[in-house]
Amino acid sequence: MTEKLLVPDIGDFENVEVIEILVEKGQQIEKNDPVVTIESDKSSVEIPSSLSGKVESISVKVGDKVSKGDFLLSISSPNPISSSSNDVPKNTENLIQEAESSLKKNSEQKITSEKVEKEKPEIIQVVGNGDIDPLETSEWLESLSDVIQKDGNERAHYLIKELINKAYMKGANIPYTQNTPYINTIPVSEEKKSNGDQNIERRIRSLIRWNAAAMVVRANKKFPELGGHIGTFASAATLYDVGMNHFWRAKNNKFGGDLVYFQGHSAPGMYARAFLEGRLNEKQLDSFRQEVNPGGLSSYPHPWLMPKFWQFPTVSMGLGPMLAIYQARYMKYLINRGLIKDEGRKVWAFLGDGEMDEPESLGAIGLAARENLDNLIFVVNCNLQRLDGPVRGNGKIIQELEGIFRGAGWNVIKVIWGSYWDPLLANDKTGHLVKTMNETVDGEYQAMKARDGAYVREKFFGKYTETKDLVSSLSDKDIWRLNRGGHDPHKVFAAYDKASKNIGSPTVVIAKTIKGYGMGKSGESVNTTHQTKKLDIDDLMYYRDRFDVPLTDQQVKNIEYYKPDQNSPEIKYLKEKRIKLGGFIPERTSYAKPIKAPPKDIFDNMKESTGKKEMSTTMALVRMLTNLLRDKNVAPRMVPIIPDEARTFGMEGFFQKIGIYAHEGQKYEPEDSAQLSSYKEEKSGQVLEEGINEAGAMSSWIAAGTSYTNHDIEMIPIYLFYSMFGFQRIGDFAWAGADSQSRGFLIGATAGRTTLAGEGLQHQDGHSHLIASTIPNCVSYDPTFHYELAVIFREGLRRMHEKKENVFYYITTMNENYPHPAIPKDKTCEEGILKGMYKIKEFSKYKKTKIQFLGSGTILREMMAGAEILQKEYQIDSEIWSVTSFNELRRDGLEVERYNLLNPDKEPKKSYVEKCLGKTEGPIMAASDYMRMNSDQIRPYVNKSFYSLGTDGFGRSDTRKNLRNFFEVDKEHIVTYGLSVLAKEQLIASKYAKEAIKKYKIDINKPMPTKL
Ligand SMILES: Cc1ncc(C[n+]2csc(CCOP(=O)(O)OP(=O)(O)O)c2C)c(N)n1
Ligand SMILES: [Mg+2]
Repeated sequence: MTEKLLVPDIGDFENVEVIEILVEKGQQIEKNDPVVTIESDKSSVEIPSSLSGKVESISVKVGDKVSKGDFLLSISSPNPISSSSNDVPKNTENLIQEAESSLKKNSEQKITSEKVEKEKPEIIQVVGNGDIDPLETSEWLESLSDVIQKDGNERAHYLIKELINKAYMKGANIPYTQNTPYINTIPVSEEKKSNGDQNIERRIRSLIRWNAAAMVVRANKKFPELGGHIGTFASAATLYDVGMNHFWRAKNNKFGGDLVYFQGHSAPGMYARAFLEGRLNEKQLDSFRQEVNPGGLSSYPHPWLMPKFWQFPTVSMGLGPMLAIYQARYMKYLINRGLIKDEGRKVWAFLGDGEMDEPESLGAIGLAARENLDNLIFVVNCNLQRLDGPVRGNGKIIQELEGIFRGAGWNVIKVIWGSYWDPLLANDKTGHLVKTMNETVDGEYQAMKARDGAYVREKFFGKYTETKDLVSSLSDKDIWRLNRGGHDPHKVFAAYDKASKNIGSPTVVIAKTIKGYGMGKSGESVNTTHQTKKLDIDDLMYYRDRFDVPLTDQQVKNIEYYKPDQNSPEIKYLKEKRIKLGGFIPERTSYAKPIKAPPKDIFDNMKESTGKKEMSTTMALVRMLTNLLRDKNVAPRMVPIIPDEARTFGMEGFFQKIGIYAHEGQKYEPEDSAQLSSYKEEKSGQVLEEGINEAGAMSSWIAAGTSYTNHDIEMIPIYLFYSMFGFQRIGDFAWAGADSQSRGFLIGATAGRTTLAGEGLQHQDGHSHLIASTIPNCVSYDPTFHYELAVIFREGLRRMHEKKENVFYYITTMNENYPHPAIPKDKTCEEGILKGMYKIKEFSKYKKTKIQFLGSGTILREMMAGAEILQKEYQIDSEIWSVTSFNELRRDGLEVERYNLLNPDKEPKKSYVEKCLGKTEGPIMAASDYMRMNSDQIRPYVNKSFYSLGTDGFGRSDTRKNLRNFFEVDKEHIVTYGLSVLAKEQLIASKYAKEAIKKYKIDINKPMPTKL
């Protein structure tokens, strides 16, 4: 039976052009195979077949305009698929049924509650803050205890919830409590015990503590300017050690490995452990913070400088937490797309309590809960201090964080008190100890640990008679020994165990510690701890004694490292533990296979002229990506990332074609389900639609761009954003991406100060290329024509994903529509595009006066138009160069210049700019849609007069024409300034420029645009 395939609902568009026919007559096709590509002035989209069968005839050809319902193909199909548009999808049917039954329930409830209302006797409200009926209270509490005893915590929780609901429905105003008491979340009875040898673990931990501190002190003794931190790791040593000995599984050939984000300035502790593990030697420890010569150790986790060690850059506060959340999310994305196995891997992130004040630290915790990231564990080291002083002197950071995380839907585990407190808490029959704990603020807690046991007795336990009595049999020394949860390996183990087993939500372990733990008077719990990097001999002796480090006084005076023999029980234990957990952490490796760059012919259609058809480079890019989705190697590896701008960039066709990633699939029928570009969310969706969240989108880009090392699978992230909301918005993340050697594409769309006409000041980017140029491994381009884009993109794929070069690409695309010519025949053109410039046009009719024009982006077109006017009206010849990257040209120039200066006796090399322009005639004029600084970058490499035009100043909304006039980069200004330059060079008379000024109504008294 022959069936007709018609154009489906394509939304608001009509008369849309067919740009590709993807099937042939006689071809067997399957349902959903794309048959034609259509393109409006904003986007291109493939039409899939709704039938399977043989193509009998094709009724459209390239260039035809089609609308909804037009006939495309006829297909002979043995089993025509009945149109199911009238059938209600199963999911929808269920939803309707659910909704109907809940409506019914509600109305029933309403009837009964109305009845009750009528019979309601008047209630005399009993008010009072205290307990007005202790007998009644104790009956309720006893009932609750019985329930806990008989049916357990869960049942008790359920009943309380029901009671609260009931009270709420009866009008009781129950204040929202986001906090639990200031005690540990896990009761002693539920603590899972570690099977580790606690004595040996303490000895190992003490050695790590010592060596970490010794490394910092030695470096600063040698060079006091080097700096470093002792206090942070001192507070976190137990938190790390328990993880290293018992929880964090390394990557090996059987398992993908857990991913651990270490707190940046706790790095000395990681080096000290690696030293005991035999991964680093003394010489390397002695090169802490001396990275210029090979082998030095980075101040902080920097994968760029220690590419086999560090995995994640974290030291810029706030980046770690956000990157970790998106890493965990990305891990689930890879699993749900079937690209990696679900092995129960975890992402752990270690954070400072001061760091939690960064907006980025908390900014994505909602996403983590929403996406049920139970593969994510935050550990917040609450040592109550940051750099200058207490994090919350007048409050309690632990309680504050608990509230925030609980509110967001996280599983919160507080580890506040160590085991020595357990008997006291068990004996706190009156509740006064917990009351005191709740009432004491962090400023007091900090001060107490900077004093002694007597002070704690007086200030803390002395508050109430009940608490005073509780510790009456304890000595001041005993009181001093009452430890904090984060320093107690038992408590930490129990917390990590529970966190690792939690299902359905992310976990945060909030651990209370002491900053500078063990540093004594020199740095324990004092406001200056953070910056303590020198310890005098007395402090070192104290530190040695405090942790029983087996060093003689003389060895302490020499600040020697301590490493037990290879066969010592400590080293054997430490190594055994790591072997059991699969290897060492941190370690950076990659076993990812390269992706073969697609054949040139995928890009061929972009090398032909578009004729009269106009399109923007953004649209050309989207067309190209659509083509790439047909390449079997590249397609599955592409990770399109968009912060709620798909429709701006004409990418909505991707929704149906490859789906939007949603871990829950799609629980609703989308409003536009009948349309071709319907909003399709699915579990295996490929597009990361991040919502309005550039920092999150960039974090996803970094996760995907480092997939080759963290998941051993090479992926191609392509993040498209409004270029103004790119580097300047997420600049710090861009550096983190560079540091972690992310590979992928950043696309600054709607770029340029004047190409984005109506949007105004805060949208118009005239400097992103300059910011891009500051990142050494960022390769950036500002192409004008579609073939340039194709050449650049293909080379990017080859360099990054086939040859595994650790660079990333920043490409700007515009939203200005214009026709695109075919690639010039000149064989060196492609090389020029990649190097940064090539000659695109020449006017040489008169052979009298000549000028060189260098342009990039859309301003190149203004130059071409200006040059034509100069030729026609002023008989001036010119050569026009398309500059695809001033940044790349400058890099080449710098390198060549340096070579020549270092080799004064050798024949000088020529920069690429010089090679292009050295022998040309006439002065040079360069322009772009960016600040003049952009083109000025190549001034030093040009031995001719050089003038630049650009868009310096605040953007503003107006028409493109008016904007270009305002910033003086339109063809009229190019002609006028061109004539003026030639006059200044005494190649023509000045009257021509004066005439042009008059002709084009240029106001010579108008102030510089930077002043307006
Ligand atoms: C974005 C950023 N701002 C400032 C700093 C400088 N800095 C480094 S550590 C630190 C204090 C950190 O306190 P906290 O997070 O509580 O960590 P702790 O050392 O107490 O564990 C500051 C301000 C930084 N590294 N990053
Ligand atoms: Mg802190």
